[in-house]
Amino acid sequence: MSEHKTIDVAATQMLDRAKEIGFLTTFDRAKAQEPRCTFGNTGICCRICLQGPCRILPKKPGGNKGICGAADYTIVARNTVRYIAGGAAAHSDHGRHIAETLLHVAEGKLHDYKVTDPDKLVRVAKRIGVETEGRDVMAITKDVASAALAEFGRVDETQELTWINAYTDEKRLDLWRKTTIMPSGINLSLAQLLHQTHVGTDSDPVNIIFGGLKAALCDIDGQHLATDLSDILFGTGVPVVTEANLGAIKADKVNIALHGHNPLLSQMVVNAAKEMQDEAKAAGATGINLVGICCTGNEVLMREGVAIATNFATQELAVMTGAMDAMVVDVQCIMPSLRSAAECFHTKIVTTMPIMKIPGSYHFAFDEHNAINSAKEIIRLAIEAYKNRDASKVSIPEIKNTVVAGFSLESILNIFGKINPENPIRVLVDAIEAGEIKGIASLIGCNNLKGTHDQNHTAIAIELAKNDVFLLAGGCSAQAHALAGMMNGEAVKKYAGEGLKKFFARLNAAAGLTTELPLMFHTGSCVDYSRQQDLVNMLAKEMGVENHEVPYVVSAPEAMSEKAVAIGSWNVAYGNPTHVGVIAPTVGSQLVNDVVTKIAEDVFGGFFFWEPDALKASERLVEIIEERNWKNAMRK
Ligand code: XCC
Repeated sequence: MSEHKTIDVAATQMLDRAKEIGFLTTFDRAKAQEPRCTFGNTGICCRICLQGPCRILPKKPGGNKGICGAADYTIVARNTVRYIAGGAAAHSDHGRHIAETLLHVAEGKLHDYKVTDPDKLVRVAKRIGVETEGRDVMAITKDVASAALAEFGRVDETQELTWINAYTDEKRLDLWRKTTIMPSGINLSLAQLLHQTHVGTDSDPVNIIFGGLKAALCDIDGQHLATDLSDILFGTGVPVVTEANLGAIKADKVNIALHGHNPLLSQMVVNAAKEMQDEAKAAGATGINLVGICCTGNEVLMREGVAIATNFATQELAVMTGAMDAMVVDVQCIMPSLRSAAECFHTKIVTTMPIMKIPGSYHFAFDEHNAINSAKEIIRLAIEAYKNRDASKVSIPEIKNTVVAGFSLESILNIFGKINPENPIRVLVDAIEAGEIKGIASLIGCNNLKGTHDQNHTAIAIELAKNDVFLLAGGCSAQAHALAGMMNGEAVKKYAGEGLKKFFARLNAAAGLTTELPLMFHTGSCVDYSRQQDLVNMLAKEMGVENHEVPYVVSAPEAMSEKAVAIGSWNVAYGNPTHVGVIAPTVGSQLVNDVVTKIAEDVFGGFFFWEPDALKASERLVEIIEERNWKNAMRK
């Protein structure tokens, strides 16, 4: 009965195939976890010390608190912010790795990387206060990379993080200072949060949540610098046309999936593959075919037009095609089960980072000092694996859809600038003020098998588009839309409301692209969500309102990872209403749940809401946008 597991037709076919060969996928494992433990599900299971696990058992004498006396609100708050710490650590460590690489480029230690976008380098340098006048590119690069690295180790609490300071307006920064959530150093804030939530330290849920928000601001800081420096190293995305879904895997080619998050290796594999087509041909294939999964896939999609194979929940199914020769993985969101999936076929799972290994899979220690050669060796592993491919086991669903992606903030503004060269952002403001579009929504986040794979992603996008909401998308959410054939001009005709259609007609007429613009603008990986926030910051300024008054909402219908909790939390701190389509493990404490869903709005203007029903969630999102528009009109 795979039809209820996913709405994706290709994935459904592959799930049937998994069943035939007796491979239990993540969908089977999700089912095996039912029914969930209510304590864990609502956040009232405490595993912070070795006396536990403690649960809240209100009916038992002494059971309404943990052994140490921690109440439900302390336990729920601690559990929640520890998710944020995990997420912020992952995003910012990704950023640190890119910053370190950029510094080594500036120091002449790395020869396979270079500054690909010097204009962006100068823009970033100016923003963060690095002198550019009369200086050569490498000197500026060194200062920018050093400024990024300084974000991590800073321990002087009188100083503040450079990136969020440079990109956020003064009023919001002041609010963060007043609420004591302004961080000074990333490592410091994350260490402090783990300390704060240690047994017997903080039991005040509001103070704990504010500690969590401080870590969440480290998350956006690390994300922002990761995006900026990746654009500097590899180029800033421009619109590209490519395809998505398992049909992008080619039977006659050596197929390599790039999976994970970090572009440092995947970009090198893209570069190396261009030179190695003949080696693949010598092995009997017609060439090398690269496809992407999760956010590494989004990185190389944005910059190189690499096709999307699939997203998080269905990663094992790319192996089920029998034509995946190698899956090259770096960090985050890589299922350990890939190895067992690969064992049913000839597929090589290649782990590449020192902190990410899978027992029994092949580990190739990626060396940035020898990046292109490392990438070539990995491709050769795939070519060798291809020789062992069993043609009788190949079954690729003939399903793929056209995708138009590559919407960095620069490329979005470039399109708007074709209508209003003096003030590109005005184009969006005019459309909102004229009522042509109601506002903007960011569709973000993961897959979560507590619901049907990709169903709510697409349902919410369709509802919002029908209501004339201009859509941005990233991460696995963007991939859901791409897989479903919604990230192209046809989808505008099919799903957009009349106002949104008119807006697109004007944009298409001006943009001068060889393709029509898609229903949602794909801004890249999850680490790239600062692109969305920068746009919102610009909108606020142009509209003459504060961040939390912009008709903008965020929706993560299938949030899953710790990173998603961190992202949601900084969105709230920025003033953004943030929908999450799974019931969060905060509901075990009425107090904590009220703080994040209600009180947060009084303090920051942003708040969370949990709504698993796509239609109800969409209605609420549209209502919020309309209410903000109404209030803005009243203020005039
Ligand atoms: Fe979530 Fe980021 Fe992972 Fe996909 S890949 S499952 S964190 S949406 Ni970024």
